Amino acid sequence: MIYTLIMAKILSETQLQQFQSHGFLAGLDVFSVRQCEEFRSRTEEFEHHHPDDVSWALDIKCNLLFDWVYELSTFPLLLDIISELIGPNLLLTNSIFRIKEPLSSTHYGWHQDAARIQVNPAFVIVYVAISDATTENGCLRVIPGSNEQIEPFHLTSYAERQVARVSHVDESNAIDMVLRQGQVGIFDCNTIHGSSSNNSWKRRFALVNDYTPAAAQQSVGTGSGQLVRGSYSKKLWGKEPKPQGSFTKNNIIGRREILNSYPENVLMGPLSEGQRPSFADQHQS
Ligand SMILES: O=C(O)CCC(=O)C(=O)O
Repeated sequence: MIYTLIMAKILSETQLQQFQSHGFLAGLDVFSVRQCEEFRSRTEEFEHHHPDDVSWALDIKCNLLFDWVYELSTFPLLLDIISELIGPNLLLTNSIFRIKEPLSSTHYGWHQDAARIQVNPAFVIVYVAISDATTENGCLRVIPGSNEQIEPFHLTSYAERQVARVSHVDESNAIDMVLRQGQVGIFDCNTIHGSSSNNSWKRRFALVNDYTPAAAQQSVGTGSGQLVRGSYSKKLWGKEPKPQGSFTKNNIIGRREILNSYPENVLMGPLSEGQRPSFADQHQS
């Protein structure tokens, strides 16, 4: 006898269509307040004990350093939702903290994450609201429907790397992705997004993750990712390990090896001829 497993869908047809046509979905309830508070305490404990490492360790591919980041990022309900958007074979290709201190001027200019290295089919970016994200504290802003094409951009320096910023944006229909603590906002990697400074007295606290279909291909170089659902496709992506423990020497070395072996990814951008991979890592000799 053949059994057919009928999985209950989480996203409605309307939500799926909205994602297709507008390039984003907001206000999805995924995490509990308790999960967020625990995550935040672990981060603050790390910040307290490792003040000199915060700038690089909470940056690109921190999912290779901390088992608790990996755990939150692979929460089954979240992966179920992402599978409905981009299919069953999922790579976690990046996790990064996006914390804006109270009254800080930290802001992100309008950009498309896959401007310099295109990824096909597109990956999705998930903003996890560890704290509420409000207009006052500089929530993410998106331009609906902007995921159709890559817009002309220029490069600027940010966190010891070059990032692309869209040269001209019509902000008149920008949407504020206001989220309650524990909600997530998901957007296509080509959706133009950015955010303003934090004008509140509280920290704006987020984890931002990239999930890539395992069958996707980069237009330049070879990326790498952790397989979090399904199976890898051929040899399109380098295999990243699951972190064991929190900020262990092995995890630090493992992340460094991955960034050295697969330096060309959407966050670091393409290497120019003769350029050696470089990334912030205090433990590099
Ligand atoms: O955290 C934000 O407000 C924006 C982050 C962002 O745009 C990014 O990480 O690419």
